[in-house]
Amino acid sequence: ATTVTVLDEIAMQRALTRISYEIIERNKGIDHLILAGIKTRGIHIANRIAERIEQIEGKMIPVGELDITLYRDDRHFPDEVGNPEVKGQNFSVSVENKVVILVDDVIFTGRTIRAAMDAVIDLGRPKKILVASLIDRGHREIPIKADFIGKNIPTSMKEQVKVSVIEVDHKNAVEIIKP
Ligand code: 3GP
Ligand code: 5GP
Ligand code: MG
Repeated sequence: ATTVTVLDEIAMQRALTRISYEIIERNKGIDHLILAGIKTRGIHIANRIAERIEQIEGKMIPVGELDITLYRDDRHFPDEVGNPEVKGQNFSVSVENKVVILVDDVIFTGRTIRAAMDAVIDLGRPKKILVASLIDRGHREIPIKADFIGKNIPTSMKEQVKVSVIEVDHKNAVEIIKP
């Protein structure tokens, strides 16, 4: 297998900075905004966007956490059978009438985002739900799109996108692993 770096630490940082500005611009500010990070790496990415937004706007926005486990029947991860399931959430803030932005590291089939939407809707009635993803690798299986994208990486099914965040992986980078 060969590994190709598509975003180094600086490029990753710039992508998250741009997404932060886009979020502020699209929402005409940050009132009523909540970020919902999706399990491991999506949560770290959500926290970084929140930090950047605080640097720009001088105000912190709430970050909630969703734990969604994938049980998919795709050809990618043999241990994934069925649909992503919501395992839990750590949401101390009400989503009622808020603009909730779901944040993940990679959007692929879209099934995780669908499960995350269900989880958020179970918590209340948000005014709007948007999606931000560091990487969009294509191959959607349901009609879901990301509103804010760090980088589009048109992948083949056989390729794997490796997202590393310093909090978990001792570095910040996005790589493609080609078989
Ligand atoms: P994450 O929890 O930070 O999202 O699914 C477990 C981990 O494996 C995920 O980390 C994800 O980044 C990584 N991963 C790499 N390739 C895949 C893939 O094709 N499917 C899934 N579900 N996860 C993948
Ligand atoms: P989806 O449900 O859209 O198919 O996949 C999204 C979820 O699976 C994300 O949480 C993401 O972390 C993980 N995922 C799917 N494909 C990849 C991939 O190629 N690389 C990484 N890092 N994660 C992936
Ligand atoms: Mg993820």
